[in-house]
Order: sequence, then structure tokens, then C-alpha cells
Amino acid sequence: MNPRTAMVVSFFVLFLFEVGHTGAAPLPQDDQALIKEAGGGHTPWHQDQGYWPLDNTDTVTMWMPLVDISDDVGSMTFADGSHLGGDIAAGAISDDSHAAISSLLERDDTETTTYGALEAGDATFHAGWTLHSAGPNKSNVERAVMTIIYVADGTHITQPTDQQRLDMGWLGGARPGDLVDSEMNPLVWSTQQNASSASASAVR
Ligand SMILES: O=C(O)CCC(=O)C(=O)O
Repeated sequence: MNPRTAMVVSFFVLFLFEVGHTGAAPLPQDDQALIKEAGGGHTPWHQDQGYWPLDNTDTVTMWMPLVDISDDVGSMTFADGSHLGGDIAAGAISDDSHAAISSLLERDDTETTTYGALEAGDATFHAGWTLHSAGPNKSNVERAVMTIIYVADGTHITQPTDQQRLDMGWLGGARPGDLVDSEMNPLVWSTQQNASSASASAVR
């Protein structure tokens, strides 16, 4: 296995292990490719969770460059611990969300962590309410990235707001009130199955 891929898998297994301890079971809700063209601007500060019509905020996004990216290309910046603050109502990603969150971070003297140069197959993980942004692509190469969003098993779909309507598209035709369990959102980890196979091996 490519060492980079091995690292991503290890991170993911660690994540599943942590989630397993809280009794939740993630399933992917959505995956997407994010191409930032050469010379493309910054990604404004925002929160992801507000885009999702879900009744559970146990969500995490994996962000993985598909090409090596230098410091000039720009990767993710996170406001440390900001997921604990929940919804700060900064609205949709925009110049306004960027301005509102920037001044909040400055006011509270919040530390941020930037992941500069990364290699293809490295990955960062952030929670649904984490305040995050990404730098401009100052290089002359495209920045190709893929993301996968995982949500906890047992999550239901809520009535979408205007901002959330587009994301109904990732839910396989399911409706408000339904479980997130369509063919487009396969279960990748079941704590129940895991618990029974763990006790089976303990009995042997
Ligand atoms: O790739 C980017 O520039 C931003 C990605 C992002 O905000 C996200 O995946 O939540």
C-alpha cells in the first residue's frame, strides 16, 4: 500500500475507533471533488454543518489533496477548538461569513492551525461546526482535492432550509424524517456489528 494511503487509512481507523467509543457509527453522506484553479482566490471562513439538513451534528469531513500541493497552493486552516462553539450563525460561505468569522477570531484571540504543503493522499479531518478556510492558490497548477463527509449512523433528515436544499441531492431521494441510509449513503462502520464480532472473538 502506498505509504500516503496507509496514513489516511490509519487516520480513518483511528477516527472510527474514537467514534466507536461514543457509540456512533459513521456513514458517508457526500463526496465531492474541489478543484481550485491556478491563481484562484481564498476559500472564505465558514462552517459546513449549516449546509446539511440533518438532526445530528456528529459529522466529519475528510479533505484529501489528489496531487502534491506546495505552500503556494494553499491548504486548510482551522480555528482550534471552534467545533465546540456550535453554530455561530455566520451564514453561507461568502465575503460576509469571512468578515464575521475573521473578526470573531480576532476578538477572541483564537489560535488557528494551517496545514501548508501536503502530499497527495495526506488528509485533514474537521468536524461539522469547525470554523475553517483555505488560502489562495498562488501557484500555476490546479489544486485537485477530494472530500468525503461522514455522518453518524441513525441520523435523520430534517426539513431543509433554503441553504440546505441543494444538499438534499446527496441523500438518495430520501425525505425529511427519513434515516440517512439510502444507497448513496452506505454504512461504512457499524458499532453493533463491531461489538458482536468483538465479543465473538473474546468467546473463542
Ligand atoms: O477546498 C477548499 O478550498 C475548501 C474546502 C472546504 O471548506 C471543505 O471541504 O469543507
